[in-house]
Amino acid sequence: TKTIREALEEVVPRKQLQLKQLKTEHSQAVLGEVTVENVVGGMRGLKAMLWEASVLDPIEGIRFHGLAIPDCQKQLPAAPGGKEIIAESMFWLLLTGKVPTEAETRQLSRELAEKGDLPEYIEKLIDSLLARLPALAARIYRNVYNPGKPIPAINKDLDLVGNYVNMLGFGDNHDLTEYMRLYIAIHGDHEGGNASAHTTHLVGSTLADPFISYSAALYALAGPLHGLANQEVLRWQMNMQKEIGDEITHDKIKEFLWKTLKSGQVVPGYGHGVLRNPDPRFMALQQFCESRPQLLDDRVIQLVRKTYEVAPAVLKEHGKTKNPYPNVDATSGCVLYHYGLTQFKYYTVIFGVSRALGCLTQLVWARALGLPIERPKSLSMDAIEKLIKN
Ligand code: NMX
Ligand code: MLT
Repeated sequence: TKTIREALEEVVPRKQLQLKQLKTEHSQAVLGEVTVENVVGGMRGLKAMLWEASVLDPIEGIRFHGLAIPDCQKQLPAAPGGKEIIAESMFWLLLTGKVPTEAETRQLSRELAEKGDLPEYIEKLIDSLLARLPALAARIYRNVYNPGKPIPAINKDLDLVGNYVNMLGFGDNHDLTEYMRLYIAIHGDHEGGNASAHTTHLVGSTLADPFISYSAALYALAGPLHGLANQEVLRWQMNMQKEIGDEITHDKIKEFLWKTLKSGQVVPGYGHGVLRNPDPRFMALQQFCESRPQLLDDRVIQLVRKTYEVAPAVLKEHGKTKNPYPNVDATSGCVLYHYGLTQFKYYTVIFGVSRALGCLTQLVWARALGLPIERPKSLSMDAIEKLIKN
């Protein structure tokens, strides 16, 4: 059984060689054109960033080193007694490109659990961010929402998310634990261009330490077009429920959707910067609900499902968004709410715990490959016009 360090020691020299070859043999190869639309449109579609752990296909969705979410669900080890993917097996895959064995996964769980207690001095946090993030996030939850309630000690035989849910105070809820395992694993990386990943990469490229680099990413997550959307969706669905009453019909949902759009707001949980199909992460979380009758009886979860049945057609008719389908945030919060984790403001924190997997993976690669400080060329509108004329 390998440790994650030993697994990395095998992979790093290979990747270093790959980068060297790319630089020496193909440095002038053209990957695409830069259009004015790319520059004035938030760099959408521009192939301009190196990111090892995952690549997003507009139609198929995210692939982690080539594995789609259903492949990961089949191949990545779960927690003892659980069925869903866990953060450790996903982190191993993201970092090394290999599917870990059951024994390797358990060993990583133990290693993280052993480093997971909160330190006396905050500087120590920097040494082991990923392992300590759940304890930190759980302490914030307890301090804000249940002050004075004791936090259970880390169980060294439990996985990262199992311990996290325990420390949040929901450890006796096996279904919520499984949901959180799945959610945190599949939400762990979404290639490099999303706002939080890109922020980590940019700040990290100045050689700022991982704690500072990832803290910066959390500020990017705080925006409603990115990580805050998982709160916004639930608030919006609940307003819809209040407005349409007990009888949920497609027509009433359509009316509510149009009201939202006509007021100039976006429909939260729908659309995407790259995807052009329903998000496979949304589908995986829907499947989780479908396998549990108790969840199917929940009115908010029913509303999410029914909204999905009509929203794409409404958004197509509205005619603005390039992607009328749901993203992961269309459903993630409603399941947390069902299981009693009802504090919306905390949902983005969970996203933050999850995304550390991918962002910190890339920081490891940025250091292992010696990637340079990020510094794209910017242009003014006058400069663009001058370039077009020449
Ligand atoms: N509802 C209404 N209009 C929309 C939506 C939507 N869900 N999505 C995009 N549009 C509009 C968008 O505002 C823009 O309008 P305008 O031309 O007036 O500026 C137009 O459609 C074209 O936008 P796109 O190129 O399709 O989308 P873009 O790449 O700019 O933005 C999002 C992507 C995700 C920011 C956008 O779809 C959105 O605001 N969605 C709702 C918020 C959300 O769910 N965010 C979570 C994303 C996932 N995550 O975890 O981060
Ligand atoms: C994400 O998971 O970061 C979102 O889907 C946003 C993105 O990929 O652009």
